[in-house]
Amino acid sequence: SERYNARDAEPRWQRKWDEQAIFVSKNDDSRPKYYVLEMFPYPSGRIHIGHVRNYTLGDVLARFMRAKGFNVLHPMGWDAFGLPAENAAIERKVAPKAWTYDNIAAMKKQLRSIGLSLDWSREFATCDPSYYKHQQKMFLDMLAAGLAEREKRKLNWDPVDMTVLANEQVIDGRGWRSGAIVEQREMSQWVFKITKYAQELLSALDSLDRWPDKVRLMQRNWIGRSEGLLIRFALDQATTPAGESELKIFTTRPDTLFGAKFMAISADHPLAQAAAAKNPDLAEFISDIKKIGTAQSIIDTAEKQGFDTGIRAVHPFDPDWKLPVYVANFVLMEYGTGAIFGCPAHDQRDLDFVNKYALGNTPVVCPEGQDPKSFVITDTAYDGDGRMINSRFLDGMTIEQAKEEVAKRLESEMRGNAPVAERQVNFRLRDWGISRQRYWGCPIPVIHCPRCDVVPVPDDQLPVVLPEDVSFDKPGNALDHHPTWKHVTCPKCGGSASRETDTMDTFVDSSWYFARFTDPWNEKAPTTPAIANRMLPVDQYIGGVEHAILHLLYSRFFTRAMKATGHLALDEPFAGMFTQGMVVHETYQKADGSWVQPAEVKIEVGGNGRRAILLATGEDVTIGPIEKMSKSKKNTVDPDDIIATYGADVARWFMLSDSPPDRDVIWSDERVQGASRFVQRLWRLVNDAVEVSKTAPATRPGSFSDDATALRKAAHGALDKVTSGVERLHFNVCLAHIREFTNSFSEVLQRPGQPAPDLAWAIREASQILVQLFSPMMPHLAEECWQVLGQPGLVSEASWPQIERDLLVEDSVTLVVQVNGKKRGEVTVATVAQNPEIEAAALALDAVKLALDGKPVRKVIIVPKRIVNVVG
Ligand code: ANZ
Ligand code: ZN
Repeated sequence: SERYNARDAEPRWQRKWDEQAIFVSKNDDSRPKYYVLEMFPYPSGRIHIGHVRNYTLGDVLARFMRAKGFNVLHPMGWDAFGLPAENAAIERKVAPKAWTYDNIAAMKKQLRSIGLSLDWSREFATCDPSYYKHQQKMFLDMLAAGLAEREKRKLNWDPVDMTVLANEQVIDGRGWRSGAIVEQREMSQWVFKITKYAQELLSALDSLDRWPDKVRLMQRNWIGRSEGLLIRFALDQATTPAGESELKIFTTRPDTLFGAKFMAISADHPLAQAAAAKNPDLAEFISDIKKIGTAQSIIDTAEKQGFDTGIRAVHPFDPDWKLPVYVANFVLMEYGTGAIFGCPAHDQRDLDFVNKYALGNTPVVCPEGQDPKSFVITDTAYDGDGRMINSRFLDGMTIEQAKEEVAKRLESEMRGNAPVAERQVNFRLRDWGISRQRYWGCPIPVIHCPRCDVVPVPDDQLPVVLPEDVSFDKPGNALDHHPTWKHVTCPKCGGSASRETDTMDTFVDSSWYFARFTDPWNEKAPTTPAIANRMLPVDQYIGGVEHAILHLLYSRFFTRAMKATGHLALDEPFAGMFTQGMVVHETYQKADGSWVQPAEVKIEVGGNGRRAILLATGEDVTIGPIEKMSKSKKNTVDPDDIIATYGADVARWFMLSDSPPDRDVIWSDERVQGASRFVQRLWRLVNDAVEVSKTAPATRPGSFSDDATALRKAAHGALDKVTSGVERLHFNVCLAHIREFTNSFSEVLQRPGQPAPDLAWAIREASQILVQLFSPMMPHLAEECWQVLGQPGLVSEASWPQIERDLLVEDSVTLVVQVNGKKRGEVTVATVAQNPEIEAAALALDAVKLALDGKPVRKVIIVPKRIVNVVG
């Protein structure tokens, strides 16, 4: 037979799948549903290799579940709003809309060439007015339900670009693009009230048992629930500005109150403002520390700085104990009350602070087994467990007991008409600010009227469509600069008013697209609840771990908001979540430090290991570390090139083969070539099998020889392992089993002479199983082979083969070997082995001899098929 020609076969099968619309899923299908979704791409212009991995993983699962008889929903769309389109407009003078849709067309073509089993009939882009119209409607629903609000917030303002910046866009206090010093501006923002669901979003994580633990942990930390005490410290009146009498603080460690050395308040705290009004030095200090911005990472790493306000706070358990109140740069106004008491012995930040200002420290928790007299803290705070010391009535208690005791005493003590302290639960989670001063996003559908305030755009005027005749000549929001767009009459009073020119954060667009896919044809509403509730949740969602927090959390919130506003009836959008690893590659660097692409170098393997040579000049290049593929280091490979050279099946097989899907995979040309050889090998093997099994009887033989049974065992064994492997997304393991089966199968085919009829039948069966096993991974090759096998229809539509369980009976069994109840090793014996044989094998283990240490064996207890316990 000829070589398999992917270049010819792949487009041919892709056309056939399209013509027959076999991946289009119907909403009225009565089979059980299975919804597979990969995170939809941003239309940057080109598919990169990470996409190929992501979509291949999903595709294997989608094809497999279809073969298993599910009504599979596997849609694709475009996360199409965002800043790059505006940058293209500024840099290249192309309209954001044209740029975006051109990119979509180009990337769609690329995606098709990968041979994905996608239902393109449901495709949409989030920048389609027919999509964002519904998003605007949901915004208004959320506004009516109290889930969207306007809030004054301090934001990073870039005075040159005239825009709000995210914390990540502020670098050393300057705007990332303009380099201008960023100002903190108080501005009205639209927010979604995600904090209303903080506890629920946290508790429900426990039910997401098909999510990676690390993702759940990241979400838990992000939500950041803390139980603590809100304590009202009285202020020493002689030292305090008029009108102020107390300082409220939030603490999770009330047990450490007797180790307090100072109080600290945020630069934005009203008390700081009051004190600064009379103290110019303090005012200057405050304006200095505000320059570092609001990013947590900056605050955490910046050197601790403080300024003594002169105000003194009174210790709640001792009226004569006065604590200095500092303004400090590590206290955030946005958390708790914006004020703390500092206990340096048990908090590192506080310790760094007192060491700088020579305020000293007193340990109040002593680790178990340590002598309190010799327990001193110098540079490292102790935040572990222990017993209370130096703490009067708390001495000797555990931390928990002490927390409880402090809470009880302060709770029941009244000052004025309120208790001195109350228990409080705090969350780190903030409401989700969705306003962006950008053109290329979903317009927020409200009108500001000088008489009626904020007026929702009436339903029959949705969508509020983005104007296309915009100019990017001026910095700032092109929507705001548009000569006419924002000028409207107020829907309520008919007077002149203006549209909101902020657009929504693009994370809003991606917070519900999975629901829209269930019925993207509904023009009247975002979802058709009866359909959405049946097709959701997404059974398996697949994407990068970089979205572990925001996108996934926002989607979980939005699903709840859609439930509250009647668009859905479920809480959790993604029943299963899988985060795939990255595709990484070696880096190559010339002597002058410049990076070169993998395609420009040739690797030579010699006695001294691997060496890289620049193809063009023959000069040596340095092989650098393996890193995530990036444009800056030029260590990328272009999916188009790979597919043109080797075909999509090879690219897919390679992506699945070497590493577990959740780990990084190292791109290697050598291994890609290996995958390419394997494709040819499978092709030859199937053709040979057809040739050899020509004499096979049409009906299944009544009995099988040992040879035929051995082959059938190998085939069904592989089928069993691949089936359970795919279900668990252990694709690399599946591929190893397919290779192993291919080896034993080839060996049978290479035997001389014509096989007996029963073996010929087994060969035919084995070849069908083999083709189906690799069909989810290499669908084009599989279709071609399926045809050679003379099978009717498409392998993409064939049912998954039935496993004959009788053939799976293992020939051997592995038992755990214990010595006196402790595991020391394992023995593998024939299933039919008798006890004396098992005992001898166990006692022969070195680890067992070592554990017995020359002592005689008193007894050996065998639990059949499981445990051998040697009693010495
Ligand atoms: C005294 C104390 C002693 C504290 C000690 C910790 C250790 P989590 O767990 O994250 O909720 N804190 C409170 N509000 C703050 C703010 N706005 N900015 C910076 N820090 C703030 O952390 C709660 C702890 O963080 C609180 O407990 C408080 O310091 C500090 F040995 O109070 B602690
Ligand atoms: Zn009005």
